[in-house]
Amino acid sequence: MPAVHLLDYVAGNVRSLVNAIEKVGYTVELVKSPADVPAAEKLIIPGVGHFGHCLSQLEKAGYIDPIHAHIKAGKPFMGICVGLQAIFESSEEDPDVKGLGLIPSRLQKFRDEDKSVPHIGWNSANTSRKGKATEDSLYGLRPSSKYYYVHSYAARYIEGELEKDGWAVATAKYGDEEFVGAVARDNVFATQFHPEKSGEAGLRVLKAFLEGKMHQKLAENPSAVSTKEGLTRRVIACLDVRTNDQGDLVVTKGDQYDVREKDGVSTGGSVRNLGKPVDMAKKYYEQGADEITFLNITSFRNCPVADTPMLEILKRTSETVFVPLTIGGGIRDTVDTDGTKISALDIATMYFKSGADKVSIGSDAVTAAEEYYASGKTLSGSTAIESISSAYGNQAVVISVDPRRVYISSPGSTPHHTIKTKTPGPNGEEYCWYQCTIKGGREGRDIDVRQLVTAVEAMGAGEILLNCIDKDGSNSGFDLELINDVKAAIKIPVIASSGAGNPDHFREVFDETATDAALGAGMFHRAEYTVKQVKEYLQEKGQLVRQYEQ
Ligand code: 1PR
Repeated sequence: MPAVHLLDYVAGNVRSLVNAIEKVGYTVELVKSPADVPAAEKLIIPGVGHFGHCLSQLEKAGYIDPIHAHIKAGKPFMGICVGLQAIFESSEEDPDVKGLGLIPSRLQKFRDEDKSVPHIGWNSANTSRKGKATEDSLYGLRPSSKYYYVHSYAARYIEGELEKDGWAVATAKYGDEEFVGAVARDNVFATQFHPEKSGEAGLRVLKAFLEGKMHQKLAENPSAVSTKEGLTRRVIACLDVRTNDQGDLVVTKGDQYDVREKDGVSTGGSVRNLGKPVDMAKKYYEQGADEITFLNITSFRNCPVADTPMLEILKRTSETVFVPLTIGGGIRDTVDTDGTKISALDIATMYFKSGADKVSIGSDAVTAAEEYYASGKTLSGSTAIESISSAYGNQAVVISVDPRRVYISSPGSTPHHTIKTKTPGPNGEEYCWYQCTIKGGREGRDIDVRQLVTAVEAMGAGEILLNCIDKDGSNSGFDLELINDVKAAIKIPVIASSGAGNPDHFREVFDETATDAALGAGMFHRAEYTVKQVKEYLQEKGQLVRQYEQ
């Protein structure tokens, strides 16, 4: 198999890209030093984290000149995400750091007055603009396909500016901002989106680049397909994973976090077994899930961290599932079974190297937020959230929140942020606040959900996975009041979770809240509905979704 050189200079979490390249028929050689670059025929730079961090690492290690030489020699070069940003002159993110300068303009941050930032999810990379359909497919890009993006800074698209210098451009729209999704000129190709995380559409692009097929005839009639612009409704399948009483790793699902079978009298039955994690993840990928989340809900306490079965699950899943994978459970500083101290960052690193794109932190985020308030809102710099987001970027850190309603008769009876609710409590209470919990809902803490989400946003979290214990497993729809309340407090994206029982619950949460994504578990595991049915239903109701491509 022909080899592709990958310059993984920053974080070392390129497993999914390696898997994707192998999937389309190439092998990967990792570039270990600048001396390896001249031997590269095809060179790919995946980018993670900050523009400044990425470019200064390249500079410090002596890669800038060999990269320029590679490009000048006319050999294929591809930049992905920050790898695309690297070919620009500079970025507002780190104004003093110089990019490779192939494109003489500066990247800018998305405006966040009317939308979440980072821009996370599936969007277009369309070469047809202003009704001018093109028959040419740039590296296999299709106007109807959607690609996975995750970034806060982007190159604004100004019509004609790049084209006058010979660049072919594919664009996307986020709110009213049009930005560069991909650019190509001669031997250089760069994508702001992640082809390795963009399902079959992304694999097609990667393959076209590796085969040197810059121009192909479009496989679809551009005027006959839907090219509606903007971020699609993101539908996520979540798998709670734990060992059952026989010691097997199973996907399970609780009601209000109780995962044991009920015999009608007591709830102390065996752990519900709904299937095998890797098989189920693949099934949901093929049904069109936009992301897969694994939550390790027992954290496998008695096993050495390096042998955590979740690592194997991620490795196997990332070989066949080319959408973002999130892993949660047990991400905190810990002591290994042999007494060695192991940091949350070390654990996250193992997960990233095994194929995860994001880690999700639950209990530890609550403790960190409590300390943040106790210290008068000072950032310690040493929390798991801060250390992982500074190493891998904010987008890699999701905070999983497990709140529970506490009903009260008047807002003055608690110092916490309250809401007036349309579903009164057991004694007719018209107000409630959302108490954060730790240890899978077992322990309530004196911190409300607004305090938690604003604190973790300040620490550098990139996204909130917003569960609700009262709604979990209820099939009664999402807690819209909770979601609206959290959305009003923060700018980072929110994933609505808990309570989905049918496709209309997804429609409702997207119509009636500003949520950025919605997650379901039980209704998919029990095969009551498929992810595909949910997406078809959303589309019928006029919502923009990504279709699974073969
Ligand atoms: O605290 O960092 O070790 O993380 C533990 C993680 O495990 C947290 O994300 C926590 O939410 C999760 N967790 C712990 N115990 C349980 C349990 O069920 N006993 N699962 C649990 C929570 C995840 C939800 C669920 C939705 C949708 N379940 O996201 O998937 O409620 O369910 P539905 O669609 O069926 O209603 P740490």
